[in-house]
Amino acid sequence: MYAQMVKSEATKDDPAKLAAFQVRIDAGEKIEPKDWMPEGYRKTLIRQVGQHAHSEIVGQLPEGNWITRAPTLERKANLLAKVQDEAGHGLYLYCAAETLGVSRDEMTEMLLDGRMKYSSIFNYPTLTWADMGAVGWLVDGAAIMNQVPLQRTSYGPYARAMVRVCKEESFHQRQGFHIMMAMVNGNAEQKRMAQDALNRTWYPALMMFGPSDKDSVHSSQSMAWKIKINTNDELRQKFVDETVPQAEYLGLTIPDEGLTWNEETGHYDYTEPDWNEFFDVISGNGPCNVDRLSARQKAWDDGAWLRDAMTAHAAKKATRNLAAE
Ligand code: BYC
Repeated sequence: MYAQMVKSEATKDDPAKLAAFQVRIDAGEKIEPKDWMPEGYRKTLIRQVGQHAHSEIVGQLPEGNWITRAPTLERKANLLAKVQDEAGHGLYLYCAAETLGVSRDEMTEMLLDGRMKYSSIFNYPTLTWADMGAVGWLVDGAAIMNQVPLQRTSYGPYARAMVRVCKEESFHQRQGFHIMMAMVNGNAEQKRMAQDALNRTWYPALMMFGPSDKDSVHSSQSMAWKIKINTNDELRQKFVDETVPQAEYLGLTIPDEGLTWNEETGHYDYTEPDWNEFFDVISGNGPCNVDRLSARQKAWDDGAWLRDAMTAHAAKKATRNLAAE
């Protein structure tokens, strides 16, 4: 439905302007907020950047769950810093989306009433401390794989936000891997917990890259506009290829009996995720969708007094300024 909407919006644009826009994209120019852009380009960016921002904010919840139960002061400080970074990423991304003419409040309302999504991964629970390792290692690892190319995305504010986000994600990934290292070098029970966390996180992490290319609705237009730089399957393959040796280093087993090195392609062959589960999760039926959205709804409701106070203060200030002119 969204693809149809984008298409019909696109047909409303002046063909000469559309062609000139495509020339700029093909030449690798950055598009800035005040530049002319096709309505479909603007809407696609609001969808993707907004969804990305929501993911950062909702993504704080599964890890926030473990801050008070981190096993040492150092682990607690690291996790706290990581979760705070995610809030910062959400803010840069909301700001980038706001340059496209949508307010943060509107995006939040769209998240809460189901018109906007957030990453499927955050609809899974974090059951043990080892999940903090697996999330940092795999979820932030997948995020980096997806976001490094987005530093070259065609929309300037989004590309620039990605530069800082990627730097911080590298720290996040390392702190996760460090936790996994400690667990696998611990006692038998700790190693079992690390393997269990990998078993539960592997496929949800592969799903983060989106549906397989044949089912990706937006990829071809988004790639033509350089909003996306790679297809979902390209990035998923790259992630598998880079992560398998890391799991071997940890002495852990990727939960995929079909995983084999393919000499001919120079890549690992792997078993696809269960796509029915993916579509179920993004339709609101994952294990934690209700909890995640109710936490966001509560934060929104609890913050109403502050939004009202800020609006009243801004109105007062504007009136005062007018009177002083
Ligand atoms: N989850 O046509 P497709 C993080 C939807 S935050 C949910 O391939 P597209 C972190 C898609 O929206 C990580 N929905 O879509 C934070 C579309 O539905 P609609 C977040 C998904 O946009 C805190 C439909 O499926 N990263 O790392 O071309 C702590 C068809 O898909 C998902 C970003 O957001 C999904 N996984 O490609 C730790 C990166 N996948 O909208 C870590 C930026 C697909 O038509 N986003 N859908 O209703 C992207 O690169 C792209 O949007 C995607 C999907 C690759 C995710």
